[in-house]
Amino acid sequence: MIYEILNKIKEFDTIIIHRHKRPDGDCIGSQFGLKYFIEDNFPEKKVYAVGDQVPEYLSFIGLSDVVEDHIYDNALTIVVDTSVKDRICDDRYLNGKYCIKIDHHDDSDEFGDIQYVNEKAPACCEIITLMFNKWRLPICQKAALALFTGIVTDTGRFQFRGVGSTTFNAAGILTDTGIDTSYIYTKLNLKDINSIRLESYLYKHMKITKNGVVYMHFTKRIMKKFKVTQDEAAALVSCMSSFRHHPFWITFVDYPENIRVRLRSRTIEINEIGRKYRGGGHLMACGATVYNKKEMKALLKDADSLLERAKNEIEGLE
Ligand SMILES: [Mn+2]
Repeated sequence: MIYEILNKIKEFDTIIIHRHKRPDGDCIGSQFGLKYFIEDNFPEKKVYAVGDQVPEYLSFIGLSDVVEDHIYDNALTIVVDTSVKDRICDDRYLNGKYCIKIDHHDDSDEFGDIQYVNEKAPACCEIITLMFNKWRLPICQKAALALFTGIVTDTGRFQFRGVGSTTFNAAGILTDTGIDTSYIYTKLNLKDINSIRLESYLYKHMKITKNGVVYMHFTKRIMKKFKVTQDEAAALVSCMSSFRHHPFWITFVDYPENIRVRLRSRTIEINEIGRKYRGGGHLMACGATVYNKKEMKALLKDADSLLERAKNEIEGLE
């Protein structure tokens, strides 16, 4: 299948790469890694990376291109790091002549003429790196920098389950290009002072359910007070990842039309709850959407009983 993808890239003069909404490091890395790689190996082609604004902490990788509608007429579209159709940013991916999906999530929607999905890969950037490597085409430093960033962010700095020789091999291929990985970490580690203040508020005000699910609700009022965006608030979910005896934690973030939920766990599979509440994702990191406090309570009740069951089943769960 990867050679079919290469043939399609060779066939089209215009390639437009799409990503998911609310982009993270892996989807920006995949998108720009692909863009820079194609531009470097096929300089005659026009390659665009579309989507809403790239978050500031990832803007060192690249900024979105603005693409007029007519450019889609004879274009190949590639959608990266996105499992379901309604998460794709910019519906015009449908307007191209041919569409390729490259992804690593389960719970997938069918879309695209070619679907290249590996649920075992901890990052979409890993899939793309190994694909480039099999094509035996050079990976330029700009592409390597983007792809390495995606692997680093989606694996929690190589700490998540699923990281093994395949991931290290992909990372090795990228570092062999001579990129400055310490520059990447420096960029990724920068924090905004408002977020740090909100983080300290979180440690003070987070709540814990009967069986130990830690959660925080970032209301409109709190986000306004700390001058942070919804994305910045939601990113603080990772601050709750290391509390002993609390292997399951959740953030709720108010949006004008709903409350978005991030569910995370160290040891137990929690994505059944994400799916029950209009979401999904990975087994131990997924999202959901609720519409009011009542539903939020119901979700927390489900989360609490899931953790209770897990504690009974798994001895020494920390
Ligand atoms: Mn990803």
